[in-house]
Amino acid sequence: MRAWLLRLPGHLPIPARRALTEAVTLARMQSPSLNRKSTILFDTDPGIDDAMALLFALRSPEIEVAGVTTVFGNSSVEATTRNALNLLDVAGRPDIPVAAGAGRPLINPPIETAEIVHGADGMGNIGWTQVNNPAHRPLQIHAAQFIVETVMRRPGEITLVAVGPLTNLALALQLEPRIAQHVREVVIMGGSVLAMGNVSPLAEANVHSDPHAAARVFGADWALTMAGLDVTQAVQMDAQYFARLAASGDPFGEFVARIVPFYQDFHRAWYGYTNGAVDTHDPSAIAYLIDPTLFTGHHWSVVAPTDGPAAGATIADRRGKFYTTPKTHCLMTVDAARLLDLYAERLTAQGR
Ligand SMILES: [Ca+2]
Repeated sequence: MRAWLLRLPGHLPIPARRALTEAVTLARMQSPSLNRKSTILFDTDPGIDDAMALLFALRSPEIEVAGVTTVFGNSSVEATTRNALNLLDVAGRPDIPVAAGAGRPLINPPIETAEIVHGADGMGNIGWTQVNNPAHRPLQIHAAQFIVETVMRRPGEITLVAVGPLTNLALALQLEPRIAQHVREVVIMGGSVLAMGNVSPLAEANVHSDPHAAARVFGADWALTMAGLDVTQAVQMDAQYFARLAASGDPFGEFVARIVPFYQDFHRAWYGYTNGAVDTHDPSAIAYLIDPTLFTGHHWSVVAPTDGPAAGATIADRRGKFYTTPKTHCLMTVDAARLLDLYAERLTAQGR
């Protein structure tokens, strides 16, 4: 009996990432205020909630945005890159470099982008058809190369925050596998442990948009935290909340209130939400970096199937007995009231 038990995967030597991820999580949970600032590369497909997340990060002293990398997803990569450039102009931060990345999944055919959720311009139909400041251009290197160069130049310092399909991260791992040892941590918005999927019965949109990329990201030996549907759908901003942002006189709060009506309409039509409520997807990844005590989570091995009815799902080994792949810190509960207070505080801080 004993010998049999010892052969169970749960009794195998602890994989390196388990120790790494758990140490990073423990340090964050025990002393979030002592954490040095997170320097992030923000990998994104803006996207209304991407914009909400980026403005949140730019307004938070706990976070330095060292660069923005773009990917297909909510719109084409051309549109998400344009939107990233325009968002940084809106935020008064054209100094932050932008690198355009993948325009399609690693292996699957190009996906149908999500204009139904985010509008024809990806920004709630506010009419963004071109880069507002023509002098503001993306870097001349691919996002994956930019990720590799930034991480390798600053070992142990960079946190990758990915809130779109995971293609750029997978390409970066392919270009330079050592980034796994040299990033500080990786935080993604994507996946789900117990919550229902939002683009299939099981799958969340970002993971589903490139499941092969997700499989590589979950399989890499790095400190990975997943803010998935379990927490992002547990926090909702509603009409009253957005009215408060709109009335704040803060340009960031006002901008969010301007782009969100299309997103509210989608949530009403698709999920039957009332009161103009929307889920808090991408901002949750930023909230975790600002204050990890908003969340509780568990360290589980996660597998992302790439085909069949479960394609794009994230299967967490909650018994800890079946998979021996590196563990992911899966966020499972969230203090919604505190997160909403934090977001509103940051987005209205410079009101008139
Ligand atoms: Ca996104």
